[in-house]
Amino acid sequence: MKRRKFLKNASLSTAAIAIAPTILSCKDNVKESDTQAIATIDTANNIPLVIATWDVKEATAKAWEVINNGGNALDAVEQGCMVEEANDKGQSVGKGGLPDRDGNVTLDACIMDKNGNCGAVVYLQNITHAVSVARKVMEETPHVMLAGDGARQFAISQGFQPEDLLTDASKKAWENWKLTSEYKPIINIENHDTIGMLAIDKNGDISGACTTSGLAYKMAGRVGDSPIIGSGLFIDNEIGGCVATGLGEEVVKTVGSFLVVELMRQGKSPQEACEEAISRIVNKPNSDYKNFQVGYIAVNKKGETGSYAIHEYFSMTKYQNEVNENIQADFIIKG
Ligand code: SD4
Repeated sequence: MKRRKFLKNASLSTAAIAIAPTILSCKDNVKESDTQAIATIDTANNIPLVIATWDVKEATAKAWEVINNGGNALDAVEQGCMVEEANDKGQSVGKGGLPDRDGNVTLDACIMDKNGNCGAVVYLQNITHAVSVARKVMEETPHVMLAGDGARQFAISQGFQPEDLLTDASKKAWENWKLTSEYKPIINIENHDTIGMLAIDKNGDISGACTTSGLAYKMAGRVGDSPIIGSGLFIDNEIGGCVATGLGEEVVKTVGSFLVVELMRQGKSPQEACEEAISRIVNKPNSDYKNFQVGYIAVNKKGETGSYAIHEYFSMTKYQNEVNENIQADFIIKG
């Protein structure tokens, strides 16, 4: 277990007091920067909060309701993501998601809690609430990830009902796509995409989740970043959390969400950390970044948030201090 030192001059909020026993029980071997955030939690202004990728106010409202009713961040992010999974008008998550090139809707999702526990499903078919199956993997199995038919069978054994996820609208879109079969990432698809959500509850604890149908018309069997812990999502309850959207291959290659959290550990703000992680992608030799989108949102232990993308029109929804708002993210390609 990593060791943390308790800061002497802290004026502790409720949230910091709640986590103090863990910290007090392990005192040595600590870098000062690792502990800054813990000491300055400001429950009055910043916490609790919920943030999510894209304009998903109904989803953040659900997560906020869970937290407001005394629920924890893990329940909040699961239930928040479920709102979009059930929304069959959204063509990038859950029911109604655009299929792969063979016409099959396949879902990827993961979830991570305050203790660093995590669960994921990849290439899951016929089950709307992939995020909840991911949570069951985390809580009911000794594993982190289940794939394909194994994931589906596990879901059914846990009481999930199999159903057809391909809606008429998504089937029609796929049939139109087949006329040309042009395969390229679609930037900012319908301004609403993979949903990634991070929450801090009233105890100051952080959890996150991510759920998607992945890239539209992907190769059969393709899995992106969204269910990969460290790429699509990463949480460290002592530092913060990050979640990604966009072209998963590029996020995986830079282990994006883990990178953002590690940059925050080194002292960067969530905004600075997201910007640095995007720069890593853009500055790679021969990066084709003009033709794809990646966006990150992040939160630190103080409840400060950041968001950044390669292209314009990425956004973050934030529910904090009773305000549920969609905020356009800054981006690197200007002019
Ligand atoms: C993936 N990151 O499967 C997901 C999809 C996504 O914008 O977020 N698209 O690569």
